[in-house]
Amino acid sequence: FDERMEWWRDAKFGLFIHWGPYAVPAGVHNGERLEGIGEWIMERAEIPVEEYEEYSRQFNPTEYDADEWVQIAKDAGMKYIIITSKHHDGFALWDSEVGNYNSVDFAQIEKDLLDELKVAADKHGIELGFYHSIMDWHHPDAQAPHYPDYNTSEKMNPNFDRYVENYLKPQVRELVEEYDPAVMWFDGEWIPEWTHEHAEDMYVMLRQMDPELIINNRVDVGRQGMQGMNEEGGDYLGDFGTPEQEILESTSNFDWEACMTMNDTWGYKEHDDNWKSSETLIHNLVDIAAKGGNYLLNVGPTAEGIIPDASVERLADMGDWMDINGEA
Ligand code: FUL
Repeated sequence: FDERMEWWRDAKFGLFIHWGPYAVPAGVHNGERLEGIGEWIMERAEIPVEEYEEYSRQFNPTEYDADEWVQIAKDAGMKYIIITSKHHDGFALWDSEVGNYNSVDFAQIEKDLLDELKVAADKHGIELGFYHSIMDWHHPDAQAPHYPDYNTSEKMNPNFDRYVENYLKPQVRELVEEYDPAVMWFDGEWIPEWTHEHAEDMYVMLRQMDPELIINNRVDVGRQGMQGMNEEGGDYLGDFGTPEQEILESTSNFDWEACMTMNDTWGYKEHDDNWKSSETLIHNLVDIAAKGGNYLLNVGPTAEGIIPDASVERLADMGDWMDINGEA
């Protein structure tokens, strides 16, 4: 375990990228500005599947330059990147063989977005991992029957196991086989359908496929709030805890990574200008590193594939600081 975690513990600082069709409405649906996080717009604005699919069809990242993204991360002093292979909206960011709700078959994007990122990351010596949502608002076997009130009801989708076997697991296997990720970062595990047995099955499958792969705690159920750990412990799976928008106190009994936004959204929203200062971000980095954690700092690129200027500027400031003050 310690050997597997070595590069990750040394890394300290990584880039989180939330990117998908939600960047098309960018926080505005039918002329209405959405409160809250942009990648949840499908749920928050109660957008029916067919209507949301229109956004997915429009997703066309003509300005995407994977090399530039990796360079931005590298210049900031980051050692790894975690990108959304699939968020809760169910849209796959690669040419998946399983189903057609993906960048190539559905959105007709010719480039292999994840492959370009993988190539660029390898070139620059940056590790690449995937955020992958267990919850899926698009797949008929995963959507809860209370649609569109996805998240609040106790009702469960009776075909969920079929989704796990025929869709979720095959997609995750594809990702591991095709892109050899360093980390699998699961999320959306809180739906009532997902059980500890599902988690164990997924964890064991991945561990067999790649003994080096690092897997976050959200693969398992029972996470305590945003803290990202199950305080009861037990046979809770996962290699590291994932406190969200929160810095833990020093711990010696588990690894953790604080994921945080620079403004108030993960996915791009055109009207969110509530940026934290570079000073605050640098302070967070030092604080987290001192407490033994990693800092996974988020950007939400536009639908065209541009990382917002405000984010790029802040990352550059962090890189300048790192150049002067050494590695955190
Ligand atoms: C949460 C998700 O629901 C958010 O959309 C975001 O991806 C964050 C990192 O994890 O649980």
